Amino acid sequence: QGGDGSQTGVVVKTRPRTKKPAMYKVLMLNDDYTPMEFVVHVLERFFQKNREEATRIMLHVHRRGVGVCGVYTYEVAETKVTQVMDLARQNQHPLQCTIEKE
Ligand code: TYC
Repeated sequence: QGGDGSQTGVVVKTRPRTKKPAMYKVLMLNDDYTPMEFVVHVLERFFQKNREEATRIMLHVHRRGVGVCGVYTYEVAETKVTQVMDLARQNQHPLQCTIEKE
């Protein structure tokens, strides 16, 4: 095609587009039995919070019933929930953690 050097092919245009991944909140739920220090430990270990921030989140959950531990992509959020629930079960605490789409 276009033996004389002219370009006659079909022009396919792509528009640059970056799609942000869906993000998910990991929520911690209050209960009457899990020790406060265990919840603080969980927040430090799995959510990279320092002692002060972990204590702040734990007390928020204790008073309000629910609180956000962090926001992650689905796979990471799911892994965090599994890690928290496994450690809670191993220690026989009823601590509950869930995911909510942002
Ligand atoms: N309410 C618990 C207590 O009084 C402490 C607690 C805080 C438990 C946060 C769970 O997600 C939680 N020992």
